[in-house]
Amino acid sequence: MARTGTQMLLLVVALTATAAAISGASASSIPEEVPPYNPLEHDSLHAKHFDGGEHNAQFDHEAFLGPDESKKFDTLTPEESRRRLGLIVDRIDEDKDGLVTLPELKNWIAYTQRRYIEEDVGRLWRQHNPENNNTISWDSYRKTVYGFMDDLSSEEREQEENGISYKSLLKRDRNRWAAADKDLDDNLTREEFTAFLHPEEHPSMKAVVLQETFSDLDKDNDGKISVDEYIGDMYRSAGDEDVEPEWVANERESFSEHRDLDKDGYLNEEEVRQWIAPNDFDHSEAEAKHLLFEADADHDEKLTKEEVLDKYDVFVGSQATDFGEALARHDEF
Ligand SMILES: *[C@@H]1O[C@H](CO)[C@@H](O)[C@H](O)[C@H]1NC(C)=O
Ligand SMILES: *[C@@H]1O[C@H](CO)[C@@H](O)[C@H](O)[C@H]1NC(C)=O
Ligand SMILES: [Ca+2]
Repeated sequence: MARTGTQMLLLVVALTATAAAISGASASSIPEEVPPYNPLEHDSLHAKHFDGGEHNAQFDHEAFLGPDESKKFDTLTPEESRRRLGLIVDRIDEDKDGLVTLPELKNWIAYTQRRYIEEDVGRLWRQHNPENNNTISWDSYRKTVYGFMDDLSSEEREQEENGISYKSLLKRDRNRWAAADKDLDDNLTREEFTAFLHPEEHPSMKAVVLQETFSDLDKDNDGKISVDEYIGDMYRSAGDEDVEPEWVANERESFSEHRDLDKDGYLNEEEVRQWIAPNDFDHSEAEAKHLLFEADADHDEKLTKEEVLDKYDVFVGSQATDFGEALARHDEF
């Protein structure tokens, strides 16, 4: 399956959001045994979304419900999950004509996204700023999130897993902090902190997001993205397979035909920018179109409640899905 612009953007969004969430989580777990941040987990996000080239339904669930709600749905029975989805469909249907249109779906997705960002920022603001000052200073943020590094040797700080080390994470946060700090006092207001945590929503953060994505991809730090770095980001051969899956071959072709615009065999920053964030890209609209396409059984470009409920697994999760995943994972234990 070819990776679309939508999926790539979702990936970037998920990555940045998760990095922030992890930074947040680490504040309370300054550790000896438990590292506050496992660099491997960071990278496994890539793998998760594109595992074996399959589209991961969790990304759609999170876009439709928001990450918090989506986790709740994962614990419900299929019946309860469908019942609640029915109630949500009534809310999405703004003009109450019994049909969900593309604009209605798009508004809903944009709303869940805003709601999630507000909750997430609120949670991390309280955590990093318990005295509720007007701003958070870099020094205080660094201490709570990366203070544990003071006790590490420089080898430990620089030790890489999949090209990511604590040192590089600190550097990434520092750069992003500076980009979010509009008035250049090195302290972030709540608004600036929002841009720091969710840069995907802020035009002024585009350059720093591009830079982070580029250096994630550029494993050998030579300033350009080879086709293997491009593929390696989505797919790691298990080692014992001689034949690449077809979708990997398709991605190679798409690299040279659509991504490598100047045909020099590598992606430069501009080519990566074109790929991850085309100028006119609207995340909510792209996701709404995708969901509509998946559920619109009679192809009239509107969804009845029945059409949505028939495809409830596309929109929301349930215990049944989780159970299936648990079974699939069983091998590893
Ligand atoms: C809040 O203000 C106090 C007093 O100035 C300061 O010690 C503390 O570090 C500040 N907290 C943050 C998160 O910047
Ligand atoms: C930034 O925050 C620190 C710590 O709270 C404070 O001492 C300093 O005065 C602040 N700087 C500005 C320019 O507000
Ligand atoms: Ca500031």
